Formats: sequence, C-alpha cells, structure tokens
Amino acid sequence: MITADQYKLYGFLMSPYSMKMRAYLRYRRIPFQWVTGEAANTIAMTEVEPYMVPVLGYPDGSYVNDSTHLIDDLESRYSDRSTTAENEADAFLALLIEDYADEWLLAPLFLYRWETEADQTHNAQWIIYEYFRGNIGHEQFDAMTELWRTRQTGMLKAVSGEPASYDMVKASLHDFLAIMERAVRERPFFFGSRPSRAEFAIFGMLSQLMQDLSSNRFMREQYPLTSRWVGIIDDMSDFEGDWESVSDQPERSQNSIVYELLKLSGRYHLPMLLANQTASQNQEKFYSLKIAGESHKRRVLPRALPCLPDLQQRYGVLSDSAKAALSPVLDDTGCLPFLID
Ligand SMILES: N[C@@H](CCC(=O)N[C@@H](CS)C(=O)NCC(=O)O)C(=O)O
Repeated sequence: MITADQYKLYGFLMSPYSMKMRAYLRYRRIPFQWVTGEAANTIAMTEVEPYMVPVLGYPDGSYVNDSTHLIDDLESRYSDRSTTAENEADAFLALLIEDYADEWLLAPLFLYRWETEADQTHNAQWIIYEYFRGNIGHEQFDAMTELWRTRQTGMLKAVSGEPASYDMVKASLHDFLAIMERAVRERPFFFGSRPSRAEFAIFGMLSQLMQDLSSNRFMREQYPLTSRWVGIIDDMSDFEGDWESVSDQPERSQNSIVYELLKLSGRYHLPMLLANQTASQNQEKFYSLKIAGESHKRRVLPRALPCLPDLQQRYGVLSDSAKAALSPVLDDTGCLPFLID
C-alpha cells in the first residue's frame, strides 16, 4: 500500500510537463504530495541533471525527472489503471503522439506565452506568484517577475524558432486544436473509453494555453469543448474504461483522431527531430528545414536529441504483426520513413 507521503511531485502549475505528470498520477491513483514554489525549484536545481521540472521524489529517497521516463517507470511498477494500451501497435501510436505533444506543441505554446507585452507581464506574474506561493507582498515579487519576463522572452527564438516561421508555428497549433475540437465532440479518449499517455501529454500543453492571457481567450472562444476537456483530464481519479483498438482495422484508424494527429507528427514533429539530429551530427548550431512550405530555423535543441533514436528503437522492437498493422497508417501519415533507422 502506497501512502501520500511516499511520492512527492515537484512542479509548477505553469509547467506543461508538471501538469502532465500530476494528471497522470491522479488517474493512476498513485498517492503523492504536490510540492510547488521555491521548494520545487530547489529540488530541481540540486537533485537532478539537467535542471528541469517536474521531479518525482520516490519512496526510497531518490529523485528522477523527465515525464516520459517517469511514465515508463511507473507503468512498469504498477499495472492497475495502466495508460499503456493492450494492443502493442496502439501503445506505440500513443507514444508517438506523446512525443509530438511534448516536443512540437511547446513551440507554439512558448510563442503565445511570451510574444506580446501583455502576455509577458501577465504570465510572468502568474509564475512568480506561484513561486512565492501566493505571497504577493514578498519584497522580491516585482524584481523576480521582471527577471523571469526577461529570461523567458530572451529564450523565445531558442524554443519557438526564428520569427520568420512564427505564423507557421501558430498555424500548426490551430490545426491541432481544430482536430481536437472535432474529436472531443465525439469522445474524450483516443484508444477507447480510457486514457492513454498521449492524452496526458496533450493535456499538459493545453493546460498551459488555458492559463495564459491571449491563448485562454482563443481557447474558450474557438475551442470551447477542448477547453472543457482540459478541466476533465486534470483529475480522472474516478474514471474507468476499456481499450478499443484503433490499429487493428484500417478503416477505423483512418477515421480516427489518432490518424489526424499522426499526420501532424509527420508534418511538423518528426521532420523537426530529424533536422535537429542532422544539424547536431554536423556540428551546426542551427537547423533549418521547410515545414508546411515555410522555412523554419531554430537553435539545435540538445534535449530533443534522444527522442528520435528512442522512437526508432521502440518501433524496431515491435512484433512483426504490430509493424504490419502499423505500416499502412504510418506510411499514409508520413511518419514511417522517420521511424526506420
Ligand atoms: N522532457 C522533459 C521536459 C521538462 C521541461 O522542459 N521542463 C521545463 C519547464 S516546463 C524546465 O524545467 N525548464 C528549466 C528552465 O526553464 O530552465 C519532461 O518531459 O519532463
């Protein structure tokens, strides 16, 4: 029996990966304490490499970060309410969609978060308010807000790319949101009536768009049901459901949200990961490529370098029957060439 003083999740409300992990732990019914503010930052700075939230404190006193890695570990420790679909091919698709959300959707999120002055002020204040755990009277509140605003705004090109592709980056988010809005009208989950890890990764990113100034407005006005979906996924500790395979019937997969999301992975996410890897191998500081007809240039992201080899490895170890079920859909959606090393 695990008790709530054994796991501690160190994170922030305005960190997409922290919210992803929090919703995941709630759904899995793994009891934990949520630790935010300066205390969470101190753990991230002193207990893990690289410095990143969220960090999970384990019952044995160890600390681990990286949400994908943490979910892998918790999936292997506990079997009840697993987020790994029974069907191996579906489980792989969920991982691919998780990686798309983690690695691509951050670019538009960060852009909307830090582009305009109104967003910079509002969003930095929210982050620092949480850092001081609501103590707005803290003497360093204004100075820290300004520091954070400047720091994050200075990272805009490194996270979201050069301004020439800002329109493409934003359009990629709206393509995704339009797909979500159509899908959640029909059903909330991608692989049946229970969530996979893909829904949690998407939730993490959307939870941020709901908090930030400009994006909150377009979320509510243009994507009202997706906005409500975010609130539901946040705590699904009571939900029960069943898996329903998407990959075992070609017509079912072609008419699913999974197929639409894979097209986005094949259009934005996987080409970006490959360009990032190639530039790094050639010892270049920047990668650039054409995405959706636009030039996209960004500083090489070392943190994203393990993603493509990891996806290729996970694809490589699938059974022949899973690969046979996946290959038409992965081919059609433009993902397959990136997954074969
Ligand atoms: N792949 C990691 C990414 C985590 C991450 O990038 N966290 C950001 C906040 S959302 C962070 O801590 N950045 C450190 C910084 O801003 O210096 C995960 O899934 O947990």
